[in-house]
Amino acid sequence: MNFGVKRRYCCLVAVVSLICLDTFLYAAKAEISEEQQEKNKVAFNYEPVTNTWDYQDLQKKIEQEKTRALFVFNSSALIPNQKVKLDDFEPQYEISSSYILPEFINITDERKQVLKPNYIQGEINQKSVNSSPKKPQINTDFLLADEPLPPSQQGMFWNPARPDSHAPIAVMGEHIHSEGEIMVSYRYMLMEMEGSRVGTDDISDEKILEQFPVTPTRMTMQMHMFGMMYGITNNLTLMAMLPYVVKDMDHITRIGRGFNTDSEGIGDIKVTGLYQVLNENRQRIHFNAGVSFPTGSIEARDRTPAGPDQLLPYPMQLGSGTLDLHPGITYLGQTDEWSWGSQIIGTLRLGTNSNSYKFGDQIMLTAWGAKKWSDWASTSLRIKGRNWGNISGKDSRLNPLIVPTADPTRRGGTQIDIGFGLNLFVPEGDLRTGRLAIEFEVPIYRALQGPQLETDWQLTAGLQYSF
Ligand SMILES: [Cu+2]
Repeated sequence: MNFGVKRRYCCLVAVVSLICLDTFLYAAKAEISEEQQEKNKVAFNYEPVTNTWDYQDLQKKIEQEKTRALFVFNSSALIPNQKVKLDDFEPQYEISSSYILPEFINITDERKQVLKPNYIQGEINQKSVNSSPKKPQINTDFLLADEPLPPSQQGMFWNPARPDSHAPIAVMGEHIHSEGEIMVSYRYMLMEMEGSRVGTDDISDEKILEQFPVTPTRMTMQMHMFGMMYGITNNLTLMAMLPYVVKDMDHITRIGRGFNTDSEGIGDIKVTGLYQVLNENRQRIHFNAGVSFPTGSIEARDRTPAGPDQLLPYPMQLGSGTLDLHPGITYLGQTDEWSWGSQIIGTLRLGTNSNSYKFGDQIMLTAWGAKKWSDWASTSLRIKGRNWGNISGKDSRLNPLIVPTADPTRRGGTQIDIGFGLNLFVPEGDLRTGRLAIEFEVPIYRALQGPQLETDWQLTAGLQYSF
């Protein structure tokens, strides 16, 4: 027997031994003692995840734990110096995971929250059934609205961690949050109105002054909107909006004298419940159920030619004075590079306000498409149609013959706008989940019960941050 044959023989014996040993270990592990489990637990010496919502860190930790767990099992025999990824090593997988799971879940309450046992269970389930024809049962409950989907779920569910996973910034209540997640936001809105219109035709100030002693010539409306969203459950999000409104209107009188009025203050606070009814095939649908409270003043006053402290006409008031309902439906969809959505929201005024009138009801329908250019930037194109009614009733202190803005029958209208938007999203780093977005809207159709000031453009910029 020469040396070559001997070597081959030795190799064969070694391989067979390894196979036997592997089989033996596999069987042994299946009945691993509690004592051993305890020992393994100690050996992990797991460090707490410091950044609570850092999914990628978490993912890494889990991988490390799996590797280490496997290493503990194998350290005495097979591959003492080699790190084996659990996924590459099927036989050990389920055993390892079966004791990793309680370890992960039970360490501390805090960690329990961080790791969301559902997630781990879900991940394990999915991987271990990969080889069988059974459809994986995936649990998406752990997902945060601004957290990336795990690789196994990408392409199956609507992904929240994208610049275009939020609609163009002027759209509100178009996304929901996961349980326990909070988002704070600030929006700045600037609307410019210049010149008046009757129906779809422009009307000059001179023409209006033939009929009224005073006419508005220009108005700007600014709004600082502070928002907060909170995920009560994974399907129910509560949203609260506090607007601070600043209005400014220029007028001209029949004798050629100009004057300006201002009003500013808190507008109507709005609370909306968002209830998701569908989340599959990368599409989502939720209902919007909003209520706004008459916190905005309907007693705004300023100096006019009639005196130093005059009640301002309807469009200069800061709130509706009525409890208003805002029911709606929102639909969202996405592919890897594109996303789209639409929303319909109504505004229904309940009752009559303390000054004996109510603003007209409104219906708003919008639809948008967005292109994701990178992990952090997307642009959007949007169309928005609105129809709103006249005021019913009237504030008897306002004389509708003096100025068109004091006439409750010259307030209704229909308008269609096109919006151009840019969304920026911070996918990683200290400011992760931060968003900065801007949208510019211009009208393509305006039909107004007039004479009424026409909106020329609207700019909305916003910051959002969730944690
Ligand atoms: Cu939000």
